[in-house]
Amino acid sequence: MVVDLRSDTVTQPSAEMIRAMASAPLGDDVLGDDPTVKELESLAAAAMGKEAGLFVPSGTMGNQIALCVHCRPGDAVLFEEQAHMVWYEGGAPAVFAGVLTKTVPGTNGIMSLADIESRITRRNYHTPGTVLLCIENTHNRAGGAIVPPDLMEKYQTIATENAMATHLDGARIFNASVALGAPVQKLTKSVDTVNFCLSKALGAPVGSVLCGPAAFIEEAKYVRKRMGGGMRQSGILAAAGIYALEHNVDRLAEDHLRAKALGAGLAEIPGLSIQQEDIVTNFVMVDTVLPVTLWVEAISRHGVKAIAFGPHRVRLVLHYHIDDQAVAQCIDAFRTAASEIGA
Ligand code: TLP
Repeated sequence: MVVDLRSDTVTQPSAEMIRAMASAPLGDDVLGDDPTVKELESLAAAAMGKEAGLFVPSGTMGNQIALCVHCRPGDAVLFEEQAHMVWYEGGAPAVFAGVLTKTVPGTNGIMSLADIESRITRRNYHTPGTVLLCIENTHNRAGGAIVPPDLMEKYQTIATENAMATHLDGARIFNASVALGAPVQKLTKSVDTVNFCLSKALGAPVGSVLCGPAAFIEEAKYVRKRMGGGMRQSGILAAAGIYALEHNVDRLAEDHLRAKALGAGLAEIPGLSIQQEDIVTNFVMVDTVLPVTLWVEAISRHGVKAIAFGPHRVRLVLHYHIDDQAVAQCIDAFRTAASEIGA
């Protein structure tokens, strides 16, 4: 059996999800008449506690539309330095919104209030103004770390005091909510806009929803069309999203438990080091003494796929295709790899 831990984006739609997709009523969403897309957008907005939602093809597009609507070209935006929007969106903030990216150092994805404050600028004859603060929760490069709700509130206070808006890259916000045992709105209430992904641990094949105030989403719809993200009978995809929201949220807790079990098992293997206390959602970050490429190649020979996240770091992501047996196979693959590569 192949155990694919490269990402939670690899999940295949379940038979029940496919049935929901096949029976969804459809229309032309660009003309505004796909009932299933509308249903998903209202469901998502209600879940996030926002006025409106917009179904978009990807997390990247949702984030980038948000930048375009919040900012004007030349404005400055604050991001935590390891943010996905900075690292993995193809330089899009510079290309589409045309904004200046200002990064804030972070520890486990957490920015200090002082570091944020020290980077805030008001626009004047020389200096671009910081108009937006972006937050990522859970934080990808920080190993699925959670930004706690009380800190999210403090971020919002600083932003408001400085006439800045806040955007949450909440690709995996449901992982944070389930891990905290708190309603997702506890995390989303302190941001103006949030983008969350259906196509990651929630198990839908495609799509994200950008949520925020109604006027913001109206403008976002225009930008989505401009970017080529207006889809037609997209209710077939939205139906998978509705199914995911209704059935796949609570089960994320299983992924979190298995991530801890995987981390504990791997911690026993020579040549690997794991901060087990940092495993709080569905990611396990493994640091390797030997170059990570040796490990990734060796485990792949034993049917385990993973992505290197640095020269000595591999990321393992749990999702609903990873059961206890897959966790055991992964630990065995690493153990065998250790002896093969002389770790
Ligand atoms: N992340 C992917 C890769 O791009 C790294 C992954 O496998 O984790 N925000 C966050 C926090 C993300 O992790 C991702 C995807 C996105 C946005 C972008 O979503 P998509 O891939 O739908 O554009």
